[in-house]
Amino acid sequence: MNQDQLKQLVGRAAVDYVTPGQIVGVGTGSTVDCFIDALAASGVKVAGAVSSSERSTQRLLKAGIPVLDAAEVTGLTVYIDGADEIDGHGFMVKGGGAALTREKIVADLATKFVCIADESKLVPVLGKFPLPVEIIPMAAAQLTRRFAKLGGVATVRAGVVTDNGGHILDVTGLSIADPLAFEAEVSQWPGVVTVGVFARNKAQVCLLGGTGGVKTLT
Ligand code: ABF
Repeated sequence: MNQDQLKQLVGRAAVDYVTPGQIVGVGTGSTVDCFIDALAASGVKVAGAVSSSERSTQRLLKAGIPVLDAAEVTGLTVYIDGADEIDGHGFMVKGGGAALTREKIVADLATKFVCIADESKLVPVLGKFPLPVEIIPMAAAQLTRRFAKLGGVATVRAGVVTDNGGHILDVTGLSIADPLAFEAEVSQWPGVVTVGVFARNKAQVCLLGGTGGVKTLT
């Protein structure tokens, strides 16, 4: 199976975590697109979805799934989202799709975070994928210097303004041995809106698509 087929496999598997009649939290990316399509085709009727990006909102509406604002719910039972990297503890690097801020907001509402990914995303240590960080544009230079002190090389992602009007730094050269401590530290740097390490709120379940089918890591 190729990567697209694996994404479809885990997108379908994620539908089993959706309770009919409830509101589901929906992430962003091509794997989540597969989940949205599978949910629409499954016949499982949800009351609606809270979306983490304009991209997912458009796809949900096209599939006939009502989209609610985060402010309209007091909690969600499940949040389904992809990742750029995930390690054996459920810690993730996310933000390749530039939606990390709203992803963290919607994930915060959910009781259970279900990560869907193909096996290429499973890594022993986070950091090989360039770490996305949403920033306030004026802070780009000083944040670049801060990352340099950690051995990281930060580059402003060309031509990208997030749904929130922010810019994205992509940071290469990092090896994130302690994701919890790293996320706590970088999140407090002035100018950082969201760092793309999801550790404090990690995935409780990971559906990993591979040649042997879907592996469920908890
Ligand atoms: C999203 O999933 C992003 O945080 C992450 O970058 C993306 C992975 O994209 P894809 O499923 O297209 O590989 O939640």
